[in-house]
Amino acid sequence: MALTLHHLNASRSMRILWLLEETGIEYQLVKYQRDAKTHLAPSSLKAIHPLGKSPVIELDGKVIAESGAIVEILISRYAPHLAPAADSSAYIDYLQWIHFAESSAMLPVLLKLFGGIEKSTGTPLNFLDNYADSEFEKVFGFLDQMLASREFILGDTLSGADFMLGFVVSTAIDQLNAGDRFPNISRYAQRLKNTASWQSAKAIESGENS
Ligand SMILES: N[C@@H](CCC(=O)N[C@@H](CS)C(=O)NCC(=O)O)C(=O)O
Repeated sequence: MALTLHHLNASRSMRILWLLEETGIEYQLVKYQRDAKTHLAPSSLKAIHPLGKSPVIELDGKVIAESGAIVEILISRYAPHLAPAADSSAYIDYLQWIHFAESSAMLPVLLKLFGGIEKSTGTPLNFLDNYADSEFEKVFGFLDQMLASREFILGDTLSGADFMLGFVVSTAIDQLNAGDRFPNISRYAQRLKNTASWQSAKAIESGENS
């Protein structure tokens, strides 16, 4: 097994560095420093993964982003003692907390941190607006490219990942009017909406079926 962690200082990559130290899994470390002014990652991280964010690992030649996914993969393969049995009730709690850590818990922390940066720079809302715009372009541009040659996010069959992506892509297309800029995402969102199950879910939500 060959494992490399691309680690940015003061970042979520600490989740992975800590896990690697706890488990004794062998790894190579490549360190990156945030820009002192912008606090962003150096562009060299983009050579590893198009989002240019950390953590990213290379595991036997495959590049893997998203700290929650990395934690799940490393534990299930190399440190199974750190996860409850897959058929247990504790495993359900385990998955919920892994997703909670990066979604529900991170969002308010980030919003407060960004608010603090605005106050300290004395430019209310500019930082947040600019950052939101550039992150939106970066993240959805990446997704749009990924979807250029695929019907669904994993290829030609529907998977659980599409059920997670459906809400965020349809919100971006319908409420943020991003369809012109991201045509592949737009077609993908429409493809998901065309499934019989999406249509019936929508009908249930609007009370047509009750
Ligand atoms: N959801 C991703 C978030 C990755 C992420 O946003 N990492 C931040 C550090 S905490 C980063 O690399 N920021 C630098 C930048 O965007 O330039 C994960 O959980 O790994």
